[in-house]
Amino acid sequence: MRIFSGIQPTGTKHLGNYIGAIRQYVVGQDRGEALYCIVDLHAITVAYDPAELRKSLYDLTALLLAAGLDPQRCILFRQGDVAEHSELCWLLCSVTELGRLQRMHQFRDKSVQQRELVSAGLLVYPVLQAADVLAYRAHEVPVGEDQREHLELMRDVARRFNARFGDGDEVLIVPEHRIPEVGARIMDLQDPTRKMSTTGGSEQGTVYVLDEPASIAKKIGSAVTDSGREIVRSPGKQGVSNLIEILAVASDRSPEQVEADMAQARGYGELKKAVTEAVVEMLAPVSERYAELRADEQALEDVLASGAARAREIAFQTLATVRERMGVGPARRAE
Ligand code: AQP
Repeated sequence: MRIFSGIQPTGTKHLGNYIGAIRQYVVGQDRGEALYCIVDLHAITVAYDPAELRKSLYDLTALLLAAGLDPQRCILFRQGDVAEHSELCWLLCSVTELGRLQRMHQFRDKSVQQRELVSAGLLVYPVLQAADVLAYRAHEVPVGEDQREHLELMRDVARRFNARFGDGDEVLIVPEHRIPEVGARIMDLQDPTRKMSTTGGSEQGTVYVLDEPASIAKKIGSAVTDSGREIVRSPGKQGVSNLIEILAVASDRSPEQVEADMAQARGYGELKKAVTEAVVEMLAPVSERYAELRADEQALEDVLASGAARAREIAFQTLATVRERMGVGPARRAE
């Protein structure tokens, strides 16, 4: 089984990214052939600073390695190093419906945030994301809940390509998404009706993977809850439900177990203390390893370059078939 996921190059990954995606990446290394891509070409679809992009890319590479990605057990690479992603994106544009792209939630949300320019890249973003995955004929895509709509589009693009050009073959594999059962949507601690987010959230409501323990304690300690005392998940108790889910993941228990263990607690203060301790314990080793890994940029570059070489070998094959089926370039001679 082949697993693929992409992640944006920001060094400031938050608890939602860590629980919804990065932890799944680490586990994926033992479940199949895993490819993880740092998507710099996605990052340029909104206003950005080129020098900052390059720096953030190394920040994230170091963070992913610190979190447990092992270049011996997965292929970790930079999207911009493998030209097949851009080429396949363009080719897939011909089987992608424009109206669907215009209706995507992320496009609508992010386009209102742009002050100077809503770029065509922002609109085409989900096609590039489809190309990222389909180029590797991946079977599974570990992501958080917010990516469900993009995954559906990707699956439809693959199906339409196969129907139009496959001639009975599954040239592009229709991938499945793997969304974690617990922690698929970690909410902002200050506004638990919104997901924890890099661009849309509040600073105080967002715990970053590299936050100091004192800062983590402060943010979790001031998380918005409600006026009750019961530590149970329910639709009217979004703040408490969010803390229970975080504690469940961070302490390797089910949410039901956390509720049972917390049944005798004297109020939300005790819950917050338990969440803080578990989150600090989960993230502290990542911070420690990060400092060491981030110091050696050449070593990070070497990991990315060798990952790109391995990724290119796979994507090249898919592109050769796609081009051939679409009638682009000369026909391949029979072997
Ligand atoms: N709140 C969240 N809970 C669980 N999973 C989440 N993810 C994002 N937010 C949550 C998952 O993290 C992965 C990384 O995605 P990305 O780096 O490409 O960034 P993103 O999806 O754009 O999410 P961000 O970091 O919060 O940025 P904003 O909101 O500013 O766009 C993805 O698998 C995502 O599902």
